[in-house]
Amino acid sequence: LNSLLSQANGCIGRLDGDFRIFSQHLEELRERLAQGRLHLAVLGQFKRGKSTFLNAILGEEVLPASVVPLTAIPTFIYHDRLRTATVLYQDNREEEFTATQSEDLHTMLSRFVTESGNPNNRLGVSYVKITHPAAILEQGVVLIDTPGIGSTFRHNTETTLNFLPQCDAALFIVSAAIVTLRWGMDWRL
Ligand SMILES: Nc1nc2c(ncn2[C@@H]2O[C@H](COP(=O)(O)OP(=O)(O)O)[C@@H](O)[C@H]2O)c(=O)[nH]1
Ligand SMILES: [Mg+2]
Repeated sequence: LNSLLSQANGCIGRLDGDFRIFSQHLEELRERLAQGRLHLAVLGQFKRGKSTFLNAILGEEVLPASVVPLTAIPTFIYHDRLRTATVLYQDNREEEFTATQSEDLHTMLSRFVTESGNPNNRLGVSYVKITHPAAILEQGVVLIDTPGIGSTFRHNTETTLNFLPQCDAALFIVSAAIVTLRWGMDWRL
């Protein structure tokens, strides 16, 4: 796979036109392969319970969740013994925090990834990387909490769509009410 990815990148380099973005995506894919990382994104509409679901599988209230659309910035969750948060800004600055408890991590995240803490992303955050000791992350799975699509905040939809090429797999969270409605309609048909 590694050599196939290198070959593909070589082919892209020989094409006419500007295909740098594809070359960059292939390079990122090669890096993930080398490090044994799998990016698993949780996708779906806003307020469907994506952050709540991730908290449940982490076993702690780490990610901010609320009745109002809350997640505005993607959060990448890596494995580590310590709970840390690194904020990556659009101008390439980085800011690192170390938490002692999950509540600290939650408070830190609320300041940067929520619509209330960081309205319209005025802080210019690109994404946030956190580390957590949950067993589910031990084998190299990187969980990604996304803002979701379809909220009144159009920039949240754009943020979610823009980083899709960085995902290797996705879990879609849908409302049980919608599934029931669809099944009901199919039944009548
Ligand atoms: N009834 C019900 N409410 C849920 C469930 N999961 C999440 N919620 C609530 O739905 C709201 C939105 O959840 P959140 O995780 O922030 O959604 P997100 O925008 O998709 O990340 C919060 O008030 C949660 O408490 C669920 O399985 N059942
Ligand atoms: Mg959320």
